[in-house]
Amino acid sequence: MAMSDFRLAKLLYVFERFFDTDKSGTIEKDDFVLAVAQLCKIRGWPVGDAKYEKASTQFMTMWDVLRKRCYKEDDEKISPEEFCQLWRNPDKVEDWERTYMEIMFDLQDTSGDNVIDEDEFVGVCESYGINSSESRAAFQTFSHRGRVNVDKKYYEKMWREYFGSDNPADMGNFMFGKTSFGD
Ligand SMILES: [Ca+2]
Ligand SMILES: [Ca+2]
Repeated sequence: MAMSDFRLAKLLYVFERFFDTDKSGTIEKDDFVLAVAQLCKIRGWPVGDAKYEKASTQFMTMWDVLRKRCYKEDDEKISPEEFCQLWRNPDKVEDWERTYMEIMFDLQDTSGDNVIDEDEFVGVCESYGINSSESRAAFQTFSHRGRVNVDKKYYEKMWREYFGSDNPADMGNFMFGKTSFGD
């Protein structure tokens, strides 16, 4: 069954915003190197700081699990088409995806209390170049104005909705800081 335009729009948004950090049109290792630098700048972690090193290790793990899943002999680049192919089966969270999801959660939960709060979320979105008023609005929506704790369980539920659901009303659609996928 062909993927809906709505799901495709969500996948391409994540591809462009969260994976192809240097906007080269493909995902490669440099995107992850740049993402570390951008995140640590926002957090105020200098190069050489333990937190910088930890983030760097986490991003390189993300790259590694992704490239092992996608890598073809010809290059070390992942095209938008290859990326979208990864999400054909929305019912199953694959191993590489779980690794990615857990690291993304940890990166956002800077305080380490196992809940992502609004400022933690907005900070990570900002490092990926997302306007903070939009990411704040997204957080307000998926946290039901702060009434729902964004813990790992809720994060995984939203993750499944983001990558697998065709329902525009699902809260998971907002988890990457975007509030609308219409046109
Ligand atoms: Ca790139
Ligand atoms: Ca937290």
